[in-house]
Amino acid sequence: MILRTLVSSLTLAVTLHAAETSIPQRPNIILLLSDDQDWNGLSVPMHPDMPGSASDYYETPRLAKFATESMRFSNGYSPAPVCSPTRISLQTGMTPARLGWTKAAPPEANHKLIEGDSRKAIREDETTFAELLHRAGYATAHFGKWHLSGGGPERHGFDVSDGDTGNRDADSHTDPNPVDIFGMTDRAKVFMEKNTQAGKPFYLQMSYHALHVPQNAMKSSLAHFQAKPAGQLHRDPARAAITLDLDTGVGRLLDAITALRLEKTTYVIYMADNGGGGGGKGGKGRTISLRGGKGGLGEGGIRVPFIVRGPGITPNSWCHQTVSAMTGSPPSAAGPGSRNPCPPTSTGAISHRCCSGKT
Ligand SMILES: [Ca+2]
Repeated sequence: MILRTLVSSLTLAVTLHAAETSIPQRPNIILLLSDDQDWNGLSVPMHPDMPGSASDYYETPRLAKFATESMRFSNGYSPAPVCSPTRISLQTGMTPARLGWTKAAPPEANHKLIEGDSRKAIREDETTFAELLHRAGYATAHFGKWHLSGGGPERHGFDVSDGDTGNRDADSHTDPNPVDIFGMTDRAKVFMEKNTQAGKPFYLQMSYHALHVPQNAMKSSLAHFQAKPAGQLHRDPARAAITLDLDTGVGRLLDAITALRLEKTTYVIYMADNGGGGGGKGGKGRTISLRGGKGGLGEGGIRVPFIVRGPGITPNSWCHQTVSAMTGSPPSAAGPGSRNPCPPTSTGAISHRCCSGKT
């Protein structure tokens, strides 16, 4: 079966609307990656005919507005149901299975079965999209959770970053900067302003720690949800609070894009690294509407919010084709129709050739 990718979807969308919209040759790309977020973890639906595809308790007003300005992919999937395999797929465009990295790093111990080998660090010889974009003249930044070891983002194509970060780096950030959401935003704004003034296109990856460490959420957010009646789908006030804080941070970033007048030259992709819950099941305060959860290959573990805004993409539109994030942001970062190729061994390149009838 031909894998339909975000690349082809974006290309299709742009092709359909190219006549009426000016597509920049070297658009900016911003990837907003949340952590452990349910497919229905936003207050805006991920499917137009499924009320259960939006939370009945969480509040994400900025992402709801963003969704109406964007194309929503109702069948958007993360490459893996846990952090690190998804993240290396995003960097390299290859599947976790091909990479030999299917578990979070470092591998967990004391399992009853003998585990297969799984990588612990991104290799030096791996070609990342950040490296390709850097070679193509892009400024590149990675803020937040890296979780791929290997020396950190700056050893793998990023000009600036928060270093070789992991889950531990979220713990110390509490109100008024819960899990560094707003600190990351401030650094991103500086990066965008600097490169906009220099006339340089950029790739910015915001790998939010949220929704990890929900107990670090803003006290005001927590109080709001403690006073709110529980929903049928979600009912954990701390998780709702950190979700709202994340939404606030995303809103500030979107405001910065507007203030810099970058909306017509910038693609913004929002997705999660895997579903919510834990142990492949539903999690605390969560009544699953999809089977399973984080850590399992049921829909609840890998089907995630997936929203894309940018030039050539019809506002408030839907794509119901199955798309995977492993082929998502970086190839499109080169620009739909661009001659700047993704790595020839990447799943994105292979899929794109299939979809283009070239294979
Ligand atoms: Ca995760």
